[in-house]
This record gives sequence, C-alpha cells and structure tokens, in this order.
Amino acid sequence: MPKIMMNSIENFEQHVNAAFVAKAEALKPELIRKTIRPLRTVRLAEDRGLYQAEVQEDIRQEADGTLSLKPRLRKGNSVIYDFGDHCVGYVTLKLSSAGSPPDAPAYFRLKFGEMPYEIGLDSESYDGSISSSWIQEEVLHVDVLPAEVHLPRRYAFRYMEVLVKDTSPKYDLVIEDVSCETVTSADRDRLLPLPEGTDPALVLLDKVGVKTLEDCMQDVFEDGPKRDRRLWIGDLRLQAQVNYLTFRNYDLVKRCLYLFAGLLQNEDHVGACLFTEPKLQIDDTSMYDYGLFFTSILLDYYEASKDLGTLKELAPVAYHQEELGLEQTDEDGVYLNDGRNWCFIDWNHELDKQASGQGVLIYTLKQAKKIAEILGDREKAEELAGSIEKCTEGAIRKLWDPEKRFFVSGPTKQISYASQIWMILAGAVEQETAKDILLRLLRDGNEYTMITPYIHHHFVAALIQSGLKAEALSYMKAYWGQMIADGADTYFEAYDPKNRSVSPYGSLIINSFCHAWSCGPAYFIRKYYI
Ligand code: RAM
Repeated sequence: MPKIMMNSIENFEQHVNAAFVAKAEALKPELIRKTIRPLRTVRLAEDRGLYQAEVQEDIRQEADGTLSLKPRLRKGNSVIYDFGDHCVGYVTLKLSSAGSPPDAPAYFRLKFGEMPYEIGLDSESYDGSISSSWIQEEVLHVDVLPAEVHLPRRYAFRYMEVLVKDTSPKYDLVIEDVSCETVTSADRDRLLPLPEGTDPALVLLDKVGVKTLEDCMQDVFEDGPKRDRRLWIGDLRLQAQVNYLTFRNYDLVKRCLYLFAGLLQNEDHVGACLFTEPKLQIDDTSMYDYGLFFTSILLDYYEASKDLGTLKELAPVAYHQEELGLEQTDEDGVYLNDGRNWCFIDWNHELDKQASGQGVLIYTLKQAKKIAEILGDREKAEELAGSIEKCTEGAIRKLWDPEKRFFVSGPTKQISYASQIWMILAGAVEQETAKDILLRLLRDGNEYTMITPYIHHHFVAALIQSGLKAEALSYMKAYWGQMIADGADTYFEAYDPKNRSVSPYGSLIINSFCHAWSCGPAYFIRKYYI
C-alpha cells in the first residue's frame, strides 16, 4: 500500500478567533430524530467477487410495534437485518432467551455495513493504510436476560449482522426487537421537490444524491457518517452547493465557515479538516487545494444566502489563503508542488498535482477577485487581477504543450484528466480549446484514472462549463447511474465501474459508502437539467 501523503505540520499551532468560534457555536443545529426498524433479513451471495444481499425473509411491524420475526439463535448462528435504506443513528436491541434460564452470558458479535461487502469481508485480515478501528463491529457480553441494549456509538449502515459466539447448551438468544434512532440536521420539510415530469433517470440520480447529503448533515457537514465523520473542506464545498438547491440550511454552512475561520493553523492557513469533539480543534493536516477552497465556499455561500455581513467579515481570511497559495509559486506564478503541504485533487497516488494545483489556485483567485468586487474593494480586486494574469500566463507558458494540446504536469510532463479538468475550470483556455481537450479525453481516455466521485464531479463540471452539457449528462448517468446499479443507496467515496473493489486504503471494508463529495448529481441536475 503506498503511504498516504497527509503531512502533519511540525510545531503545529492553532490560532483561535474566539468571536468566530462563538458565532459558529450559536449556529449548532438541533438534530432531527426518527425511529426505524428492519424490513427483512438477508443472506449474502457472491457476485463477481463481491458480496450482494439476497432477501431471506420479510419482516412486518405488528400493530403493537413489535416485529413479526424474532430470531432464535445459538452458538454459531447469525442473522443479517436489512433496514431497507442507508441510515445513520443509534441502535437498540431487545433481547430475551428461550429454553432453560440463561446460565451463562450471551456473547455475540454485531457488524454494521453500509454495503453487504462490509458484512462479508473478514475484518481480521484488513491491513490497509488507515485504522481498522473504523470497521463497524462490536463484540458484546450480556450478563442478564432479558435486556435492552443501547449501543453508545453512532453507526452508518443498512445491514446489521448479529452473530452468536456463545450462549450455553441450555438456552438460545432471542432477538425480540431491533431499532435505530436516526439523526440528521437536514430537514426534509425544507427539501425543494423536483418539478413534475422530470426524467425518472434524473429523479433517481438526484434522490441518491439528496440521501447522501442528508445522512452527512449532522452537527456539521461530515464527509462520511461512517468515516471520517469529520468536517473536511473539499467535501464541504460540494455538499454546500447541493444543500443550497435542496435542504437550504444556510446556517449549517455559515457555522462551518466560521469554524474554519475561527480555528486557523500556523501562518493563519485554513486547515483541511476539523474535529468537533471532545472539543473544537483544527486537525494538523495542511492541504494546498483545500485551504484555497475556503474562498470558493465563502463566495458560494454569499451567492446563495446574500449574507453580506458574513462575506465582509470572512473575506480577509479568504484573501489570506490566496496569498499563502501564491507563496508556493515560482517567479512565473506557477505552482511549485514541492511538498510543502499536500495537494489532494484525487486519491490517485500516481497523479502529479502541479497543473491541477495551479488550476485550483487560478480558480480560487478569480473567486477572491469576485468577493473583492462585491465588497467594492477595488484595490484588492486589481491586485488579484494581476495575480490571475500572471498565474494564467505562467501556466500557459510552462504547463501547456502546444503539440499534444494538453496541459502537462511536473518534471515528467504527465498528462492526466485531473490537470485538464482543473486548468479548464480555472478558465485558462478558451471554450473551443477546452471542448477539444475534453472530447479527446472522452474518446481516448487517460491512463491516470479518476478514482473518486470527487474528481469525476469536477470532470462533469468542466464538461458543463465548456458547453458540453449533453456529454456531461450522459457521463453522469453512466458513472453515478452505474454506482446505483451496483447497489448504492447513497453515493460512495471511491468508485471505478471497471474495478468495483477500488479502495484508496487497501480494502473495501474501510471505504465509506455514503460520502459527501459524491452527492454532486443533485446539484448538477437541479442547476442545469430541470
Ligand atoms: C479522506 C476523506 C475526506 C477527504 C480527504 C482528503 O480522508 O475521505 O472526504 O476530503 O480524504
């Protein structure tokens, strides 16, 4: 497994702006709770090397709220519940016994899976690059039966397996009831409906995107409710865009903006992600592209909410990120990509990030300029215009290959999707050139594959921006649509239709299958196709 390049800052400092943090805390949402129960039990079947769930028995909920199925299990027996859809919340089990009085504790394992793979794959053999503690699995002893067991952790799952490790020869464990109290800060009553008559394929793509966003909307916008359960800038940017056209929770975005602005890193750099527990704390991971995206999120937030006060208050933080970004460029305004901090772009470990990082810089410089214009700060706008010109001209000189008619990146002059996408999004080339680049990519492909829906999202954005709306739609239908065909109730963190086992970390068991940065179809559909 290649090592993940998430550099931590040496001599890390957190610079707190208490007033900003207080503003963020005042916007902390009340979570909406709902109790749900499983719809059926399933068994696992293998399909092309991956586990799928097959219906075993439907479960009715009786008038008194109890379940029609009360599995009776002894050593080695198991049951897999299917809650029918992805859920995020707290699980309660009501247990009793059958046979003689229980003369030994009930000892069982619980496993939760957003997808059937996580139930089927062996957790013990996981040896990937991030912690196995993310695997949603517990082993419990219950000394006294009957019992009501409230699990303290929050789980993200659709499937839940109970595997009895032991009871005693004298009694069986009976599962009387299982329920999940789901939590979200997304209010379905505020969800904007799609117009009557929308193409059913789009309705489905949108529905899964909305559900993905809903389950990631908690106390902050989380990247994934299974993992990392944290506020990450890159994810926030895309989920905020979907949120403006769906649940319209402006305060949650505002809260996240103030959290990032109120908890800065060394040099007042905006951090890549932050923790809300046990206390508010910026992580010590520093990311080049993610820091710059603070500017994008702020501008998008203003455009959606028209909250001028926030724009004004946070603009200096955004401008500063641009200055820090420019410090990592050479005399021609070209991104050095010298490893000072991590430029993410996508989970393709082979990718050279120089050109894509340059694209992100120009893209956000333009947004910073727009902020300055809205605020009437002419001097700032002119200064930014100068940087945009320098960085664009430098990029064309150093990163554009006129023969190949592609952007190249780094010492090996690597040609990748990511470089083309971000330089196009930055508006570094005319629309006709952009179109030509993208059509050639669509036709010929590229060896530096896109791994995450996050980069696929930007590919779609680049197609739309370049006037290739129809191509963007069919691309979206093919990629996200195939994810649905492969069983997605919510969109995955990583997905490659040609390699369904793809994982940035070494195993599907650790992947997140409800991941914020993948919810984009709901944004594209609502903004461009209805
Ligand atoms: C992972 C998370 C998150 C992403 C970062 C870069 O840890 O999946 O969503 O933003 O990587």
